[in-house]
Amino acid sequence: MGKKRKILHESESSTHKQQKQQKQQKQQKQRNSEEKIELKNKSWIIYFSSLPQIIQISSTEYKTLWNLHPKERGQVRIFGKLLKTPRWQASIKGESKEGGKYGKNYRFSGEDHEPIEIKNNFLQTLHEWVCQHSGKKYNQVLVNWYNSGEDYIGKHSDDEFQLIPNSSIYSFSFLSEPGAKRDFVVTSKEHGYRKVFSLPHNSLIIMGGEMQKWYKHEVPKRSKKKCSFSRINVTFRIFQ
Ligand SMILES: O=C(O)CCC(=O)C(=O)O
Repeated sequence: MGKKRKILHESESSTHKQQKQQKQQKQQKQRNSEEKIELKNKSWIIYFSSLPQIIQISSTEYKTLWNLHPKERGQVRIFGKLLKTPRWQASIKGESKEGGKYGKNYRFSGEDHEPIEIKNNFLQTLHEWVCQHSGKKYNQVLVNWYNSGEDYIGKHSDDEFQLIPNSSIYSFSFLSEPGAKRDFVVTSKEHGYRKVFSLPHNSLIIMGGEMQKWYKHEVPKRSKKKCSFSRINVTFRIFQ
């Protein structure tokens, strides 16, 4: 090998090494923001305190997604009474390259929630990422819009008959105020476990295993003074 070619070859391989190192550092950084919490009864949570760059929402994307909330609050039937949900909520119909179609009907609290067709690039990117990350086709997308701390979701588990048993639920949090946090509380149905996850902007909770059978989750009501910011939650599920 000529001297010049050898030097070129060496500098190419050191660039390659540097790139590999940078990639590993990036992956390590990502892993550091990801924590698996093993729970009793074959249940677990994976908590991402920050998201990979590709699925972090920009302020423009946040505003666009925020403006897509339905005009009216939804309704749920509780003990035979129809009550307004303390947030806006919609099942979304769409399609992404990697994950295919999503938009299954969602039936909960005695009401059918027909999906609405929304073409939103950010939701499509999020759907692609979830399908790639899980290696599964997620076919149900639900968005919850919380105007402030006064909007909330009560203690419940997602044990809907439509859900493929033990399939993981991906639940993303996006906030209008990047430094803020909103609580997500997990409680066991049987053994007194309670954990509060403080969810920042651009974070993710994956609920897996038998979690929906043994645990409940909620985003409790907070005063508007303490939580004046808005929040968008996007959840992905696999339905039969
Ligand atoms: O807003 C959240 O983080 C939770 C949403 C949720 O529990 C649900 O949609 O079932």
